[in-house]
Amino acid sequence: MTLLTRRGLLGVGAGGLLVSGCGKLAQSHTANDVIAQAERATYGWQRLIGRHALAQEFAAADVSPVFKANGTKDPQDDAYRHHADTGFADWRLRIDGLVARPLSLSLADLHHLPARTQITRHDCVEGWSAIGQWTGPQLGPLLKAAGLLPTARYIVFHCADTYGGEVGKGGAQSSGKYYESIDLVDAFHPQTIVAHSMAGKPLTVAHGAPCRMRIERQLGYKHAKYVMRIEAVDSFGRFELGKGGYWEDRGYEWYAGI
Ligand SMILES: Nc1nc2c(c(=O)[nH]1)N[C@H]1C(S)=C(S)[C@@H](COP(=O)(O)O)O[C@H]1N2
Ligand SMILES: [Mo]
Repeated sequence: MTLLTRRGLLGVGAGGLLVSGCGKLAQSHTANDVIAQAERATYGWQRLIGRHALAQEFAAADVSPVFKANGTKDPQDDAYRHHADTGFADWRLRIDGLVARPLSLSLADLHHLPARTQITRHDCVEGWSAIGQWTGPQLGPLLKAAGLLPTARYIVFHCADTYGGEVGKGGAQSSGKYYESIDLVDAFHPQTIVAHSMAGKPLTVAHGAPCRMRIERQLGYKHAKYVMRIEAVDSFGRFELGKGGYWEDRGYEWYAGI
């Protein structure tokens, strides 16, 4: 499938298939759209204007010697165990939903795509931060290659793990499938990548193997690990408890801007 080669994906990006994705992105800059979004409770003018800016990037010398793993560190879900035990040989990342051409990427496909490497600071709500280096394809071009439809408004990340919560860390947290969602501003942000590598090596299970999101303008819980499926939707209300993410369903903000 030509989409999966480096040249192929770039070819698609340079050609006409760009239109739906770019149209969507361009739309998000129009005054009407900005006003409409600002009127929604979670966005303020300051935040929205600042949202296109890049998160700070650091030098190799700044990388933290230890980057804590948090939340799920070793998913026990059957499907994930199968993939981890077989080296992710028959694992596929699906990119589907409101797209014209759903994609199904093997781990090798993912590793062969044009990638971005970035050294950024991860901020967890639990009060720790760490600087790490991440590599992977940008989400935007993947969505363009899949032919994102104009009806798409959000991107949902379906993860492999069921998170049981850690009751000792802040009250009863019911167990549930981990998932996350972002809007198209963040989906097409240049630093939003599907990371397959950390510090130049394939992701470890603790950090989200075989791939995890980096959503650099937002807090740690938005950075979904163990991503199995990326779904374009018009609303995230039908997933789990309806607030757009595992932690959002338990009271955290959906827009977790830093
Ligand atoms: N699938 C999944 N993604 C997840 C979590 C999780 O439990 N499951 N925890 C989140 C939280 S709260 C943080 S701080 C980061 C931790 O990423 P790390 O383990 O690479 O430090 O992953 C986020 N993504
Ligand atoms: Mo976190």
